[in-house]
Amino acid sequence: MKKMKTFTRTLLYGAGTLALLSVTFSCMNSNGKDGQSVMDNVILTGEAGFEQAELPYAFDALEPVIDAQTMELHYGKHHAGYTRKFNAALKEEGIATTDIEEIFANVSQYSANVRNNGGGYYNHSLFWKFMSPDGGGTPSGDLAAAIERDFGSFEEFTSLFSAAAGGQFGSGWAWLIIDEQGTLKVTSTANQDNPLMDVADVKGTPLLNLDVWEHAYYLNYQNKRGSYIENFWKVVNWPVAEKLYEEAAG
Ligand code: MN3
Repeated sequence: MKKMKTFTRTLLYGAGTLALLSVTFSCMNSNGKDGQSVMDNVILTGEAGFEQAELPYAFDALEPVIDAQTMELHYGKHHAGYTRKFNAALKEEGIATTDIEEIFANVSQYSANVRNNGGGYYNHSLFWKFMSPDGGGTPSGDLAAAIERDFGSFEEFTSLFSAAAGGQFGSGWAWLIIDEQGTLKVTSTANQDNPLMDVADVKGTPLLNLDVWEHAYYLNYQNKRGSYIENFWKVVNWPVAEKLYEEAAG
């Protein structure tokens, strides 16, 4: 039904170009097996510019790991705000491209508004997909093999990632990325920066991220960021990370 609503909205907004319609149609039947990349269902563009994809689960679906009120505020206020301000900044600065990776690759040339809100839009769009009520466990396939190859073991990887998330001073994100050489790395970024940005210390394609801004956990966990990070592993949607790895590794 939700997909149908999206489709109807596309029609209602009329002027829906053929391209827009085809994107909507692909979303309707995409299980990631019809040639659509994961990102085609994550970063959406329309009449108003970049759009928030629908949350792939209900606000309370990740409880008790993420409480419903946090999800509702995080998606409905924080992420929506970044999205709105990102579009406004692009318009104001006359940036016409809808290639968000290209924007990030040149982000040092743009304003703080583009950097902060563009990162906020993109990082959260990915973050929702990296979690699932059916999540948790361990990755499989090529990603599992690459994690063992580059970190020694899955446990070693989660320990590094948790340390990056816990050690990020102030607001920011922890990341699992694949770099240009095909090596997996764990890194963290401040504020709404991400590893696609030309300003990032460690660059690469995101395979997993974790929001460690206080707005992501404070209502439920207060100052206990460590508990939030520990619980995150129970909801990680590994199939999405696996698909991103396959796409990036070729
Ligand atoms: Mn956030």
